[in-house]
Amino acid sequence: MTAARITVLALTGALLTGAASMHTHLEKAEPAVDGTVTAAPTQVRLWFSERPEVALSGATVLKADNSPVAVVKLAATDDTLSVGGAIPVALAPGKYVVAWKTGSRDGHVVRGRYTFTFDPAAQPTKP
Ligand SMILES: [Cu+2]
Repeated sequence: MTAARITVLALTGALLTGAASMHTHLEKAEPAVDGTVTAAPTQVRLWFSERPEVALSGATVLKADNSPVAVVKLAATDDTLSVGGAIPVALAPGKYVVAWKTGSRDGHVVRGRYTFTFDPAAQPTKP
């Protein structure tokens, strides 16, 4: 690999990093990112690094094999950095994925996903 090619790759990486940092990102979630809950969660709540665009926000709960379980309508909450909504079905114990989307200030849609586990037999974890 030539020095010029390495420079181009480094610049591309810097540009991508810069673009990503201008967008909102997930700060915190309930159920928690990679967390384990012992009671069936009845809602999803997401906290972002900047005020989420409610109209562009939504979430889907999926099983670990990516089959959809429930669509969660996200609405504004008492915290302007957070959106939340009810999970409209009773979740069985298992491992789940929350696939979310929201809008950044510049209007671009940002998507992400995280997993959580519902295990009634798990030892309670300290926050
Ligand atoms: Cu953008």
